[in-house]
Amino acid sequence: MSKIRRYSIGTFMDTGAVISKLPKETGEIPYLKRIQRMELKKSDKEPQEEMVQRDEMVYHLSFQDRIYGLGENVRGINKRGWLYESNCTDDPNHTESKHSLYGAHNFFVVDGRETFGVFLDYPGKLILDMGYGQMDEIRIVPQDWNLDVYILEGGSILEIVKSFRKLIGRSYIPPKWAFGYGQSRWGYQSAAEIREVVKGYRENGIPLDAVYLDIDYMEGFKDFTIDKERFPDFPKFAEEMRKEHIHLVPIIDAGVKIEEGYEVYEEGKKNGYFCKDQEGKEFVGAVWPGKVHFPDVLNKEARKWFGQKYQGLLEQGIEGFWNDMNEPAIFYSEKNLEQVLKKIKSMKSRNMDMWEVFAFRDIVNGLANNPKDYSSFYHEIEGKKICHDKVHNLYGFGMTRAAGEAFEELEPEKRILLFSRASYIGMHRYGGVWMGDNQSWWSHLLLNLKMLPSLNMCGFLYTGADLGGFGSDVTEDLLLRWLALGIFTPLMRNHSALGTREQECYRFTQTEVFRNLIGIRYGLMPYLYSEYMKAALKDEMLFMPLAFVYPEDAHAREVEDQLLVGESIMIAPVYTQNAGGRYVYLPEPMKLVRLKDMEHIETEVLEQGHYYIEISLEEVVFFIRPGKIVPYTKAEQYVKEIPAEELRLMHFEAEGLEYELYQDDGFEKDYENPEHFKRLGVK
Ligand code: MIG
Repeated sequence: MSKIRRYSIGTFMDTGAVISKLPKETGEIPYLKRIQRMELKKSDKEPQEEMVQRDEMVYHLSFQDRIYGLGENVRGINKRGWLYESNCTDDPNHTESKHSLYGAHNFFVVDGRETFGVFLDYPGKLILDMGYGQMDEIRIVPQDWNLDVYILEGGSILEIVKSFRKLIGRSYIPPKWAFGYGQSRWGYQSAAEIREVVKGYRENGIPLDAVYLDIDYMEGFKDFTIDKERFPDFPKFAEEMRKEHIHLVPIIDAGVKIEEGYEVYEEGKKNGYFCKDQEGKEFVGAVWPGKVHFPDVLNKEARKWFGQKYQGLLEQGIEGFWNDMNEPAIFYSEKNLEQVLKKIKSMKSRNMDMWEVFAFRDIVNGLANNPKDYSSFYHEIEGKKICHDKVHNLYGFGMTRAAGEAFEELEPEKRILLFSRASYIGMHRYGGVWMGDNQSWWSHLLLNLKMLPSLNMCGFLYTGADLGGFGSDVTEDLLLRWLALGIFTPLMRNHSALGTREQECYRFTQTEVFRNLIGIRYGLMPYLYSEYMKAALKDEMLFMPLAFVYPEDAHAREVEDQLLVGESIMIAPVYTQNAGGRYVYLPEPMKLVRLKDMEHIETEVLEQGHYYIEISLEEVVFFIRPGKIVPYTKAEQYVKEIPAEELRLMHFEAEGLEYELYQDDGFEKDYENPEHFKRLGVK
């Protein structure tokens, strides 16, 4: 176990990230030096430059230091060499140039000359300069100095992570069906259209457990409503789907439509549950339905109220949800829009030069997710009025917590699927995250892989990317390759944006290959589910960089495109178009496993070293570590059908092997019941 110390600076607000309240240490914070620096502040608008004093925490990096963590983010597994900003942001362009995505995950581990972990429990915007400004310096700059700093030291990276995970509490556990394959698309308009999707899968024998409902199912994009014309008799439809072993998973958005007579709006308004502006009036933003209010999910009563709203859908047969737009995303605010329209009207010139065009564009583009808007509304937290920008990164957490806490009350015996787009550490106890609006790009397949271990470090185990890519048009080979990675991610969901090429598997030519690939997910379920459950129950990582497991191996430390999945498997997916295979590094002897489906499995033992491995589009390849076992079964059409009994074992050539299998009914919560743990052995 690693030692954890807590240091408080200023007045700390309880964010809900940690579950055990450590006593506060006094004295200097180890590793991080508090310094003040004079800096030249340049501004595009003012001609004079100005010297300003910056207060920051600094760590001096040595040449060999690597930095891991920061959860959902762009760039590498090793985060060194870029400036990150914790600031939950709705940004659908996950390019290397970005500094933040949807999550704010302020935990990282430095490994090299010294090995230690840092967690900054801070709900506002935070700069985490990981050797960008200066290559040999970590620089941490919060907006203000009210935060808790946790320092973890002693032991390996994996031990530090485990200690951190104990501090923040057990990761969310979904129902077992949520490990099945799910199909989603923004634009499924009606029950009839969803029936077609299910038919497409079932008729082609491609396994399927869930279909996701995007905003199209709602009436006028109003939360907790269902459009009666396009989804007549919804409970009956949900029942019909359940008979086909399909779970419907509706989306819930953060913004509540302003509309007289709409129950959620009326109740929220009457009870003062929405975020308010400076004058105490409900803040008006706009999202899908036009103008909305944001429920104050950081306020206990409002959170409770919003959570209870999920009940209506639960009663209609729904067992899972995805929470979206909860950074919260704001298309525009009422106030800012008025100002912008005025400005545009006053722009006399009908012959704009370049500068005017730029200014015009900036005004219009600046409408969305504007920092001024985020600093113009307030939460009421334990009797105190707190400006949103101070606690911005807690909003998605609050919304998901609302649902999670409500489910504990409404369905105490049952696991409900829940994942969110925005998040903060602590939210991992209530739900998972999906990686947001990626693109149908090969580079995003690799980004998907890289985010997995970083998210696991921060407690997020139930996660996955939009397989095939959300924006842009997918190609058949990209989808196949992406699924070959998705087989291993707990959330295995194909999702795409309105207006992009349709990407349901049965729409492509090689339906048999899709059937086989997704079938492999179901065949490997005994292993994948066991590893997930053990990781959650023991506060361990499911996806590990090679650097964590083979810290002495200089090659392994630099591998950024292979991962260990649980105790037995290493994966090395193909992420290049038109490639017939890829280079793979084996840090120790391993058994290569090549599957076309669960009946055609070839294996070969390879020595430690570098290899070029051919992997065709029809195949899944992974590696088994020495002394390890992978239990598997046959492929099925849905999770419920997976047999508990007929287990087979793949293993590295050796004797006296053991494996701890985890098996339960997949929906109850008696996780620790010893009957769920079984010992499998090879003699
Ligand atoms: O800004 O509901 O990330 O998965 O399909 C778009 C429509 C709003 C963003 C989500 C995406 C979802 C989409 N939503």
